[in-house]
Amino acid sequence: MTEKELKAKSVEYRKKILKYIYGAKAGHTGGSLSCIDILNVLYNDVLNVSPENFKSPDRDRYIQSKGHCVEALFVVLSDKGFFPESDLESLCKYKSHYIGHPTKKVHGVEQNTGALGHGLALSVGNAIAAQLDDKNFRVYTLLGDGELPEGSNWEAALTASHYKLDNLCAIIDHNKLQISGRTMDVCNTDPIDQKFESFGWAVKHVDGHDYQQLKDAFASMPFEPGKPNLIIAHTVKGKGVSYMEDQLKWHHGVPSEQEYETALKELDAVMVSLN
Ligand SMILES: Cc1ncc(C[n+]2csc(CCOP(=O)(O)OP(=O)(O)O)c2C)c(N)n1
Repeated sequence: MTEKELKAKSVEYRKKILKYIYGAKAGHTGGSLSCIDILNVLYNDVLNVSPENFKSPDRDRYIQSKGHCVEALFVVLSDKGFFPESDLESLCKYKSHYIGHPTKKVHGVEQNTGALGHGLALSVGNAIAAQLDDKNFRVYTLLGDGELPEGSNWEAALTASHYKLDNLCAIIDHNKLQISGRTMDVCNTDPIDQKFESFGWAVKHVDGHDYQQLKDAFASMPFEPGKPNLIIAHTVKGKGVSYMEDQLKWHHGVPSEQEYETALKELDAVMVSLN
């Protein structure tokens, strides 16, 4: 996709994230808006995954470790044709499979996540499986920066370099906020790059809202042969809606009718500016 097409997609995705969170009266708004450009580039430019090949052992794997931001994932999966968008009208409703975290009951979801700290370990397992089976697929996982202190991540990081998993790419949505405050105040993991490098990973920093930087980083995999890849994507929580940006209260939060209208107006203005 061209830069302009990706930009337009992201506006569309942001509007849908807000629409379904507003409709469900629940959801993780800020973190879905911070990671949506990353998912956009992954699903529209990088991943060899589609409804047609989803059962193929050769498909790429995407595991969303920060599962609470499922609205971003659902909106992209429906756009890629895994299920009709109208299914999302049941988001968080009684008996719906479209619950507040990813479940494999939804077509296109690779792994159940939501209890933080599991996606990287699951991805390491998948990347080892690719090696053992002589397969060329790649494994991508999206982590939150607030999720990083979970101890399982560091066991998985060690294992990934031990097995030289250069077919694995972890992306950290580094929006610097988590559920209860600034990530660095709740549990500081800085310097993330040096920590992962010391664990044997190759690391790149990108602006997580810059499509070209994201594309270039993914295209340059493996960053160093034999090393697992880490992309630290610098993002803004609530990106795209002025009053939500970098605001803790929008970790989860449902806009009022007026707030919802304001957000749509801002996003529509961006869309107009693209034409
Ligand atoms: C094991 C576990 N502990 C606690 C939670 C509750 N929880 C949900 S979201 C969240 C904060 C996550 O922060 P971050 O990873 O930075 O996500 P983002 O800011 O990108 O939304 C926490 C602690 C959880 N889902 N799983």
